[in-house]
Amino acid sequence: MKYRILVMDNRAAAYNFADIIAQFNTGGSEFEVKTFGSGHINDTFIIKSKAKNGADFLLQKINQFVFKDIDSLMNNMVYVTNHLKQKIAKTGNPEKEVLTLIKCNNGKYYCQDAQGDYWRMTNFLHNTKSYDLVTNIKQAQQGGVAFGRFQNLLCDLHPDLLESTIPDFLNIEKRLNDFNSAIKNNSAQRLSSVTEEIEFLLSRADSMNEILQQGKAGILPLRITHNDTKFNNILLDQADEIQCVIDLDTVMPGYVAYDFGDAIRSIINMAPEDEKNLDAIQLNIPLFEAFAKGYLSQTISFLTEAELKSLMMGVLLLPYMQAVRFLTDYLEGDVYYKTQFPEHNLQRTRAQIQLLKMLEMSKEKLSGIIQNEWLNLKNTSKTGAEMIAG
Ligand code: ADP
Ligand code: GN1
Ligand code: MG
Repeated sequence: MKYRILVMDNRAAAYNFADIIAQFNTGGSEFEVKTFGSGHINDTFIIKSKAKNGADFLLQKINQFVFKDIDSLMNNMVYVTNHLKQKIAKTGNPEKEVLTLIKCNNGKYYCQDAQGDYWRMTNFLHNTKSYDLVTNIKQAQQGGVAFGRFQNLLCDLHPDLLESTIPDFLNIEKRLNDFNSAIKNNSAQRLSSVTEEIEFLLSRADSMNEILQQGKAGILPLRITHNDTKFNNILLDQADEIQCVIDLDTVMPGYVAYDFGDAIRSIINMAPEDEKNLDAIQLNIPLFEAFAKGYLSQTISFLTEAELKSLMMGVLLLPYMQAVRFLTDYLEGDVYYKTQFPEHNLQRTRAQIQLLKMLEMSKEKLSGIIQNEWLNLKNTSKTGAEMIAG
């Protein structure tokens, strides 16, 4: 079949899309290709059909620098999406609520192009939107429902069933080791400009490994978690109701507090992740409350007391770890995250540090909100007889 591809922007012009798309079972042959989304890792394109009623797709070049074992990564994704679809089929619409991978002619769900790049494709979910920033309470609450429900739907799977797609991804000891090596090597010659940030981050290093220690001690159970719960990794429908959790590359064994804390980075803060004006970084407590309520409504049935207590640790740890990761990348010359200008990773680091400072100041208040939401839900879920018995 001859493919006719219309390329709509410069980034898309770098690839031979006729050859790439021909490897997937799309059922079409005429498409328009456009760069899409604002993720920091993969290259994402929307593939719009030019045929009447033809299906549209989302095509991604998987970042090989970040993901070293593409086969395991895609096996995880197939496993997780199948499991979610089976469960959601009982109550909802799995085609809309779970990503659908498109098979390639080679029988797998990914393929390689002539340049050696790896590609995968999913159905494009229409009438949905992902937001880099939360704009209202409903979105925050739906974010909580989305990631809580995601953990709930996967909590019956043994963590060993999935590979760690990036070993030690959210292991703070490992991240600090990498940070210390980056400081020592100073490969991009940027050390002298960031001494203040380094000092701040190292001063908190010892207090940030509680989740890891409790995990190692068996106090916190290892579960299957999403591990990249930025707000733009969910798709909301036109009414701001959750439709689908996306960006499944890092779904692997983890602790629930990682997902809670990582989501809060983008939920509680109405300024962008790379905000330059640090005064603009303010905590929006009602959004935190709404997220916590949504999250706990979906997880109360399985969370342990220790996990509940760990959520606040995650709220501090994840912005901290993110600052460590951004600064490590800055010191190494911006080799990991996509950047738009030379100081981008430093600006991101400073914004995360500022967010962490604000969170530290409100620690008691935020812990209290989590506790209250938990108690409210416990009370409302009690039967009449239980209430009388206390
Ligand atoms: P990255 O790993 O680079 O963040 P994502 O998988 O998050 O890549 O995708 C990037 C963006 O593409 C998302 O933020 C979302 O806006 C959009 N997106 C991803 N999958 C779909 C889909 N199936 N349908 C519609 N939009 C999608
Ligand atoms: C990356 O892919 P994206 O943009 O959703 C990163 C996350 C970071 C995030 C910071 C695989 O997420 O860990 O929290 O940037 N993903 C990977 O914005 O490293
Ligand atoms: Mg993403």
